[in-house]
Amino acid sequence: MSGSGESEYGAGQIQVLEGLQAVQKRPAMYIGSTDSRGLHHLVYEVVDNAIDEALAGYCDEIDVTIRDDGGVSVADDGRGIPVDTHEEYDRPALEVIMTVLHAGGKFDNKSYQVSGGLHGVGVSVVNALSRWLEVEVRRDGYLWRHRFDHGEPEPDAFERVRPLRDDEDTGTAITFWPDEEIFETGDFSFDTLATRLRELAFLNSGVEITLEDDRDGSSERFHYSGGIREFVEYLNETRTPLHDEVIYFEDTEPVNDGEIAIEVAMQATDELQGSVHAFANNINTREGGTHLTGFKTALTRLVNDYADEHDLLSDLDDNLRGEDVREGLTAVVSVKHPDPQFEGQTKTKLGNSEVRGAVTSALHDHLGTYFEENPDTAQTVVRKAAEAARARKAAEKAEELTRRKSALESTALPGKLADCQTRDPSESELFVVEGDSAGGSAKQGRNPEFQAILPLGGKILNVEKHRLDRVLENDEIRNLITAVGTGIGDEFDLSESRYENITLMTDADIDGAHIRTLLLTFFYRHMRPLIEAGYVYAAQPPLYRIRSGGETYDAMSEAERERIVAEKCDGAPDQVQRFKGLGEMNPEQLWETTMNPENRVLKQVTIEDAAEADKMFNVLMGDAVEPRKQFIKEHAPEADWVDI
Ligand code: 0RA
Repeated sequence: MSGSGESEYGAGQIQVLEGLQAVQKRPAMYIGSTDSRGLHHLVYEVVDNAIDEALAGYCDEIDVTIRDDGGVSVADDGRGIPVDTHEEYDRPALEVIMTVLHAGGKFDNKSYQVSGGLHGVGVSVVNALSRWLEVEVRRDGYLWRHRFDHGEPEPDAFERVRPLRDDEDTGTAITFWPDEEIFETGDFSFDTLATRLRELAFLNSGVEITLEDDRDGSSERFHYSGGIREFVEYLNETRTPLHDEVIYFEDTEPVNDGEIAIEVAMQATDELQGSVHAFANNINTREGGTHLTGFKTALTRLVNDYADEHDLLSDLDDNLRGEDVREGLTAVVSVKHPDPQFEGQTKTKLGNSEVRGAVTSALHDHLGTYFEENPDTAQTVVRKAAEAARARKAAEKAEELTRRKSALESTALPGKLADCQTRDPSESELFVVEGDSAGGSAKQGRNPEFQAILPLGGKILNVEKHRLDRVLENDEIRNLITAVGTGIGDEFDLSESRYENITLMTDADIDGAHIRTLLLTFFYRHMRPLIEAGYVYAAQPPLYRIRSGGETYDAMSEAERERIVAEKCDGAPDQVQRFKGLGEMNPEQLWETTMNPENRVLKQVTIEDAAEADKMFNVLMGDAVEPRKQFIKEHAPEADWVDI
């Protein structure tokens, strides 16, 4: 209806402009931030609207394209945004929806509206934050188009382009170019979008979502008819499931204004870490909420009831705890609620109290039946939980023993420790050295006046497979606790520290990195104040020793070696020695390069470093498939892993 635009603003239009200006003035209020996250939010917002169409039963395909001109387009085969004239505003509904905050939802009584949830600010916000936006709608027999400049409709731009062909489906295609004056970056990440779109495809089974990247021609298609069942299979791709079939059920429970849809999928694995993912209206509720507590409570009850009825816990005097039942369990809980209440710091905690009971009763109805009908699977789940409970009890005992032992033996230092002579902690240094042979060299090379050496036996602890409580049973770790003298956990006392410099000396290879990760994780979880006090360091042994014309140079990296060879040796050094590990250095070399306070380079470990190590530990133990694959790929054993 070209020509229907009026150049004068009515009262409605002024209201519209004020709304959009508010968004432009305070974008973070609407989309969280203006960094990369916020930028990607724009895409999610439009996609969420298309998903709403899918949930209402009108859309089964969504195509997202990252264009090579900075724009993104999202096309769906839903009903199309309404184009008839909106009474109140006397403007096309399409224009109202694109320019009035929260207008979208008022047009329709959808049973579940995802838009309107967490992201749910409405497509008008995307429009307000776009330098330019174009919409094409296929609806009511025609192709319609409209364009917007910084959120404002272009005068006379609303157009009925042409009749639809017989084979043409209804739908909406929105293409937008984010305002580069608002966003810190305009760089869309294929992987970031792919992760969220994959998740949406799992959560809304049947919807086919494609992602294309015109910048390099790559593309991916997400379509999972198995829904969250396939989500669990995907999460378990890098793990070993203990039973073949993913346990799955769905149900609805009535609430005031409609019904809550509940879906649960789960599968036990042989891992130590469990991973339960909870979603509410397609939003990853990282802070949990009533759906998650309902699930956990009911699951623990059901597994215990089943175990009792079938007499499967005869050797355990207690019930299984929730943590036992969830050990190694991969689960996805997805609820859709007509009026979800999001709470918490990041608004990712579901607050609706009636959901707890709804999920609990759905679990009782369906999982109970499932267990009766699939006794093999039920027994597998119980056995895994019982094993977890036994391990937990053993670990508790070991911890108690460690505590009592270290209290008793507070004066008896470990035999492996070569202590220093001074008793002044502020002057004392403890070198925790990987490998007995390097430990031997360090003992010979040190200054015994103020330097103590604690070798860690050559046996490599497998960081991926060890719980921290198992780590506590490890003799080497116990020696470390006794040598440091502070105790651990609740009984930790910084003033008891026998050294104010504790330096981790590990090889510059994958095993060394593993040991360092483990030690840092251990310090982070059990002796954190030691790191906070700045007592913990990582030695930085050189990788190369270069000799040229009677001079000796040490290089910490490949790049430094190249620079030294070029600058100091005219490109022709007499000798370049590569230190593969600490054990390859003789005592003098170890002293000179790594231990002598005059020459050495120590990196003080910060809480962030330790938290990073802890995270790494979690990545290795945890469930996120992509990061784990990525990590394993990046840090394959042959790789030179020298960073801290
Ligand atoms: C308002 C009302 C209706 C659908 C939509 C908006 C809608 C918005 C977007 C955004 C992207 N794709 C979309 N598809 C639809 C309901 C229309 C009706 O009742 O026919």
